[in-house]
Amino acid sequence: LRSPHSTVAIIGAASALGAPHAGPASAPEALREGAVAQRLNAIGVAAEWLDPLHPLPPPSPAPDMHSRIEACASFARCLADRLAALPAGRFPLVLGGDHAIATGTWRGLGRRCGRAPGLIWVDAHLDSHTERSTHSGNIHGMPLAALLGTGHPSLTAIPGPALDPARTCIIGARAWEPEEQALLARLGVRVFEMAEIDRRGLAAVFAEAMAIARADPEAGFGLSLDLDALDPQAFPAVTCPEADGLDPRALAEALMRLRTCPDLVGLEIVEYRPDLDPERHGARWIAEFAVAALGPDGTSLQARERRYGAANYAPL
Ligand code: 4U7
Ligand code: MN
Ligand code: MN
Ligand code: MN
Repeated sequence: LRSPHSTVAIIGAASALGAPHAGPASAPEALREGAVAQRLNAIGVAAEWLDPLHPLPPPSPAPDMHSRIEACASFARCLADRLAALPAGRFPLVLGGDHAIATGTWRGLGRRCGRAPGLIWVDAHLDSHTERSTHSGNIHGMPLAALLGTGHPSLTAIPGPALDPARTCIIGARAWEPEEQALLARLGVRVFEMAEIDRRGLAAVFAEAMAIARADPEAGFGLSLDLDALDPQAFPAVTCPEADGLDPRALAEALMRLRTCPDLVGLEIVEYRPDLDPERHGARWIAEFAVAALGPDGTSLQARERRYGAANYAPL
């Protein structure tokens, strides 16, 4: 759990084993050079990088899906063990990597806390395929199903409690295949589609999502941010961009609600591709999201302090 005195432990998970492109594997390195820890420190939050986790290099040509599942699962087990063993007084900020790493993050944090956390999954996609329903064969399309206990045994058996579907929800969805939507509907996972966010506003939807994730007062909750939830005009450097997404400023505003939650057990940010972002605008947004979520109550965001030209996010 988080206290104002915890140190943010930044854990780089440098794996792209679940994605169709190697780009996300270099995100931890790019973010370490960038301003994430410095921005947190500057705002009065102690933060330090732990040694990033690297998977074994994938053989080429690309291995078949079952070998990729095994490779993702063994990487996720290492990540889960690392998180389960994190000393008290440390708050985990996990920086991917592709979204398949989540299969390790949330099982490991469930072990650390003694029960499954509630989870807010911010994503353009549902990530709820199994090895049978996938159309693409990419493992980063499967982690939420696996965390909920459905999918390939190697992914569902990563040690730790399975998520409770009644305390799990998705924000920002706008691209999916029927099989994964059917699974989530059967399990009763609440999906806040982009259309609903456009109608009600992100602030209202985020408040409802927090209530779902915190429904068990004995359990903590976490947030997994797939950056493709954002509008690609504002944040193009992701593996699977989808048009018409979240405004990054609105997301930063919403994330500020996490600051006052002592039951927040972890934050994960995935799918950044620095190879598409030579000027590192994305890295500055990622630092901004970390500050929004983890900064001391009352401190403000760069995005608020600055003036913007119309629809141009480049200043960050
Ligand atoms: B991400 C997809 F088919 N559903 O399974 C798939 F559209 O973690 C996309 O959200 C998955 O970035 C996207 O490959 C995975 C596809
Ligand atoms: Mn996605
Ligand atoms: Mn199908
Ligand atoms: Mn995802």
